[in-house]
Amino acid sequence: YLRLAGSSSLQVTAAPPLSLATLDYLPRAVRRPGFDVAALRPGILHIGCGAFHRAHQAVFTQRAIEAEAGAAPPPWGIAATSLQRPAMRDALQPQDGLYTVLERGPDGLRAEVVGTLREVGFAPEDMPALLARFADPAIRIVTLTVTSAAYCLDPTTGRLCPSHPDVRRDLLAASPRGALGVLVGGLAAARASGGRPPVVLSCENLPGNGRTLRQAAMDYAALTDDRLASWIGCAVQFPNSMVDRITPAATELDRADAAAMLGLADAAPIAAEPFRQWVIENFDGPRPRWDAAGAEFVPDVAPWEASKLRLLNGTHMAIAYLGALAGLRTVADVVAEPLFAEFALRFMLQEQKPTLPPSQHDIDAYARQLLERWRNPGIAHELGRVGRNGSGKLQPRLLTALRENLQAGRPATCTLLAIAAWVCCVTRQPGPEDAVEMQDPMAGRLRLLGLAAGNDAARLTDAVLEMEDVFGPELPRLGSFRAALTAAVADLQCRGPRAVVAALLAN
Ligand code: CS2
Repeated sequence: YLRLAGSSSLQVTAAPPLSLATLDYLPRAVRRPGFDVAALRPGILHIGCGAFHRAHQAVFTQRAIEAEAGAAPPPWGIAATSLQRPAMRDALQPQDGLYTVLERGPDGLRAEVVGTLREVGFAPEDMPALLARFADPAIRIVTLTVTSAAYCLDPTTGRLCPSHPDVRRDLLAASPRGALGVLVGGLAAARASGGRPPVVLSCENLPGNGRTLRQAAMDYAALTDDRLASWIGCAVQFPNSMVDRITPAATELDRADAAAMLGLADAAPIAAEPFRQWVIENFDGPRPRWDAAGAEFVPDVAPWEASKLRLLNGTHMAIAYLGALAGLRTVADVVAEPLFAEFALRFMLQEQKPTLPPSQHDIDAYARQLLERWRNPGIAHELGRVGRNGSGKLQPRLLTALRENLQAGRPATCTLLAIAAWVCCVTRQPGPEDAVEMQDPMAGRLRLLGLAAGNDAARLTDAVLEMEDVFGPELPRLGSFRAALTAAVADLQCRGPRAVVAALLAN
């Protein structure tokens, strides 16, 4: 195809772009929206338009709209906005919000074009309109995938950290940039309008994500307006939810596969595993037929959330740090080694499982299914991505369960090794041969500690345990924990992860 680019140059492009105009030309093998996309009106405002949102809530919503097929689609389109970068708006606006989800399973590749994103914006450039949107009676639900780091929490209290730089910046700025500033600013607009506020549905991997966000929003509002804070607490629903679908960052291969399957160019395809799960706490008010799309509405999300966070996300972290030290690159690379797969299973069943709340769930089957999902050869889930921001993720995914196990006198050697692997990974100086870089807001501090301690495991462990904003006040004071962690760090430094894991499994 030839396309005119600018006024004077001719550009050769491989295929015309995906858009409403080309939607009818998709091959039959590609699944397309089963409704009139152009007629779909937004009823959901989404904040944080990343890969996970597009592979998860946007797909559930597509199925939900299809389940209600009528003359016109029900008004559950999504108006999505990115807080940090305009890249998604720039890629998706020319495509009328359409993009491809490539489902990569052990049995091959399937492609689906998703049509639920009816608007894609970039918050810093649309701010007054974005905040006003919270007061738009058509918007019934606000969803968020902004990462737990954007909640600006104090890890020891789980509440807003008022001295967090993003909070301070937004309080002084004419218009907010962070998720909490946008949320509270938008809720203030909803309150001023006198109408019924939207339901706020957090889709973050956090324990009690709705409850936590509600408290953070109230704490944030109370910094300037007590009445707004209590109105948020009384008038706005924040249901908890558990979300799950493994979604790696998009790659060139995804773009090439999408183009080959669609015969059209898609600037923003994403790949994901076939599995997807969404468990949502019941709430009042209208909603898409997410239940018809496979989501579950339940009175209490806690049992699902605990097993997902502790087994899936907790083990992901253990795999990421041990695998990175072993020179591996992806989750699938790590669990392809029987040693690490056995370690993961033992960690889940012997250490994380005993800390889960009582439920009817078959945890052994869940753990085995997780191993299968991680083995999926089509999903190149980078260890650097899974392990990033570990300083904030350790507490809910590993440390809470560890404290419970230590207090109950239950085994915790796998957890200690996972934490020791984190210590070794994030305090080492990055070298040119490292396959993985672990980004972390505390990376600078951690590397300095590593530099000062050299190969002295006790000095290193003591220095890291000083970080109360990671470990809290209580755990480092447990003598048995400090000694065991020091031993595990020393062992990893001397023998490397494979020998240490082999010795652990032999016991
Ligand atoms: C991962 C999650 O990066 C991480 O922290 O553990 O993104 C994980 O892949 C998802 O929660 C799966 O639903």
